[in-house]
Amino acid sequence: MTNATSEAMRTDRKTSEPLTPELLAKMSAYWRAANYLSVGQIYLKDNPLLERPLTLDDVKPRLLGHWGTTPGLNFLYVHWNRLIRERDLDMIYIIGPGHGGPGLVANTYLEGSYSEIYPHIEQNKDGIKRLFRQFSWPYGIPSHVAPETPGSIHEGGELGYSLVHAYGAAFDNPNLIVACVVGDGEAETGPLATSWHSNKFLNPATDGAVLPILHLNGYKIANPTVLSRIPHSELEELMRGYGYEPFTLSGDDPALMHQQAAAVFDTIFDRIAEIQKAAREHGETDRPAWPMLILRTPKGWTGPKEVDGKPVENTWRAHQVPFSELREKPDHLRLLESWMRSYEPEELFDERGAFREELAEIAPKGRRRMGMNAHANGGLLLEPLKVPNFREFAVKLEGRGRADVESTRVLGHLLHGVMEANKDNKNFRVFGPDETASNRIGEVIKGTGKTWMAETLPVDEDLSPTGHVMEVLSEHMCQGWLEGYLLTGRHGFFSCYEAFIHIVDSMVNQHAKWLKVTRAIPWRKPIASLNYLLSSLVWRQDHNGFSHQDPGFIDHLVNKKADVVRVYLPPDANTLLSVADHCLRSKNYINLIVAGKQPAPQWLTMEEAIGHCTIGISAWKWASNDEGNPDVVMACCGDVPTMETLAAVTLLRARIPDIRIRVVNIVDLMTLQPQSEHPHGLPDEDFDQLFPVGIPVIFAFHGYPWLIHRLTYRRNNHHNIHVRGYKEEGTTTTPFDMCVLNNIDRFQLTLDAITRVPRLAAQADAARQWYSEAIQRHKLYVAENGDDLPEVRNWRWPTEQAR
Ligand SMILES: Cc1ncc(C[n+]2csc(CCOP(=O)(O)OP(=O)(O)O)c2C)c(N)n1
Ligand SMILES: [Mg+2]
Repeated sequence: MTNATSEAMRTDRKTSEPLTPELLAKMSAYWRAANYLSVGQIYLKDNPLLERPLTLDDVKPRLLGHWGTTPGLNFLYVHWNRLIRERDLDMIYIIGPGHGGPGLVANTYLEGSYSEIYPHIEQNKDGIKRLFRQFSWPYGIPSHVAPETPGSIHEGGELGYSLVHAYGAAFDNPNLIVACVVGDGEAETGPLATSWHSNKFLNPATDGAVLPILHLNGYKIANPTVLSRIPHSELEELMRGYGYEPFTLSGDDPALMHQQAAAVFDTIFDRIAEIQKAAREHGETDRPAWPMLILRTPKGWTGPKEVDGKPVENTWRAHQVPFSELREKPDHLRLLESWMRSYEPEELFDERGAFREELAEIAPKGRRRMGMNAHANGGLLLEPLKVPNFREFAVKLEGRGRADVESTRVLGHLLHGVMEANKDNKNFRVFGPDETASNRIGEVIKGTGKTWMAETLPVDEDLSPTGHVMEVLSEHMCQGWLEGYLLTGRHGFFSCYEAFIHIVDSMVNQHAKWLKVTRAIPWRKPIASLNYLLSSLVWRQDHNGFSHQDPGFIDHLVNKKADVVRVYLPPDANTLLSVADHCLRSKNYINLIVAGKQPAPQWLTMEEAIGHCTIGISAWKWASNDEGNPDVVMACCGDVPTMETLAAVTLLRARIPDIRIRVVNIVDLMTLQPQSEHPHGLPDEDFDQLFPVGIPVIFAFHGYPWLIHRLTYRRNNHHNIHVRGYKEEGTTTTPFDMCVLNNIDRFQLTLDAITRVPRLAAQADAARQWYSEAIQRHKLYVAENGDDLPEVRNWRWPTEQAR
């Protein structure tokens, strides 16, 4: 016996046997029923209750699913059911190893939730047959704990996010208990490894409880897990180091394990109750050591011990389908039959095929069933966010481009207003990886504070156990907490440096998939949108350098389904306010707002901003002089590209007084796509009005330029659209030099316009000469002075051109 396993034999348990013989027998049968239904889903399409000997015709042609984790999940579910009933708990489950989908489908079926939601899956033989057949079947149900699964807010397909989702669900839900199974393989992922620290942000007085259960079944797909092969004492120390009180339940004898599990769970739930009571009734403010459970059971527990002479139970071979080749190997069919009969189905289901009443009655009732808990269908609980009138935060426009305003600071005023307005409802949180103040929305912290349950020092500012601004330097945690918070029916906002939001690319993929699927599930009610503010943008990360310069999250998001994503690039503070108001009120979207934090010129009055944002794209009349017949359209999207475009307009007018320019600004990037591709897409006729066929378009874009080509590919004037954007040139330099390095600067845009307008062909050479002199002057000045040319730095939109 290895060191690890010998120590593992030690189990924390109360000496008493909490389960009466009768309850023990029923729980044991209930678990067998869940296991039976799980195996049936993986293997069978007919003969659901084995009323006749199993034949190959009863077996699915393709065997898809995961057995290994499932018996452990089923074991936990039946124990949680007891606790819910005995203690009247409001509890939801989060399953990290979401590939154990058959287990959650089985349990929600046994408790009745499944048939209530999907009436065709009846509580009889036909229902069980359909239940089996639909699993992992084309157009049936997915193999994982998917949006289709009652009670789930977490698919667990991409491993790593269970614990952070659990905490997100528990914040501001003081009466909720979130039981969270963490796979021991999952525990090796980066996001999961840091998620344990969420307990430094959970307030026992005002938040709910999270019960992490480390499912130490020893294996992943093809390997042992790290945490199962270190000495048990080391694992417990690790959990203690994370601030938990670890309990261990270890073994493989079902009869013993049920009693021991009941005992250890009684201790754990007493402990949770004590912690909450101390905080809520006795004013205890110290951070508690919340209990967590290490559950050490065999992978594929109760499944085949050996197949073809090789061990399966308690090995990685149990991970998926423990054996297949039923057609090729007749003894495999017999093995399957005897495995399924070992659960004694005739004792579990009556002659109609209904789950026996005396067993079904040990499940919780109504909304207490985990499959029916409203927290796991957050839209049911969603209260509209109170958003103060954003017009009250408007920047007064005293001349176009006159005031230098930090747009995100203005947004911070609005967010502060939102925080205040929803203070009593406690349903709005703002998340950020240590960048809330840096992104200049820090006013939102005032009055609420930043959530913090760890130690504090006199030097600290604004830390509070009840704060609703959450800062931790893990984008994964910010994203996961927010997702958990939204999925349970609340509202939130995530601000992040533009370059580093990529860290959660994969998480946002998963959330987008969840939203896409739930839109087609009638019983899933819409939840609040996931709102991002990206600031500290590529063009103004001149001081931090190349590592901080990456606008590619836009590209990433645009790949997602059009009915889920929205991308906004407001050019100034008033447009930012209007966009933010819209996003905060919306449902079921992922809204991306890209807005700078540096002092920048302001272009639109509040009323103009609302009009512009409502359409999402429009010609700026005050900056245009095309009289309906432009030589060139200067298009811009993003705050710095807008400024460079307007500066180019002034340079063009100075060189070519009779040039007819139309300035078009894009706030809503999706307007560029055809309507057939995106609901925000501008109708072709309107697009052709703005960008007349045959007229060159010089397009300055905040992000990677090829995205604009991709979005406008089907537009009539596409071959005349010439895009400048970020092309991965960067370093530590001046703001304007960032534009020059990427050829999006005003000099380049001016030259582009002259060289693209046919009637100006004669002036092209002179313009090229002028351009290279300007760039040379810029380069020399920057190298010598370490700052941009005064004519660039101090550039202003001229008042005489303002209309
Ligand atoms: C991020 C991620 N990487 C890889 C996989 C592929 N995968 C699916 S299950 C699994 C093993 C999971 O092991 P564990 O968490 O221990 O779960 P269990 O043993 O309970 O099945 C892996 C690697 C995945 N789903 N997600
Ligand atoms: Mg495992």
